[in-house]
Amino acid sequence: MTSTTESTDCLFCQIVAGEVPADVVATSERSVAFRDIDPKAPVHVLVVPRDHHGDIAQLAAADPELLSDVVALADEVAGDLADGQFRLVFNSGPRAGQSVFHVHGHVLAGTSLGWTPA
Ligand code: IU
Repeated sequence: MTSTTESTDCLFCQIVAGEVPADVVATSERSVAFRDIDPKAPVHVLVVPRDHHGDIAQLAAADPELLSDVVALADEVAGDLADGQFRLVFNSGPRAGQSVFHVHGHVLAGTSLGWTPA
């Protein structure tokens, strides 16, 4: 599925709908930010659009303003929970590490981050 308002079998759609519990740290009208259950940094928050889009390229093509909203909420979270500096990662495709196919930005912050991923 590329784009719709909600997908009933999508975990992140269920979190957005409040049907599955999550540690929500911030919201906007169009996006939700919640803590990753398996954090890889002192601050590790996922920012997801409320609407269902599969990955970042699909979101950018379908609704660039919504992608901008996701980035703005990521910036807000990094300012609220860390010092405002953050890495924002969108895994796109299984070989890139994507395991949940509702686009989400990983906000990583709260420490000096190493580089590179491989
Ligand atoms: P990925 O980029 O698709 O691999 O990221 C999915 C993330 O969702 C991953 O970091 C998981 O730890 C996280 N996650 C979660 O926060 N809550 C869940 O119930 C599940 C996965 I399943």
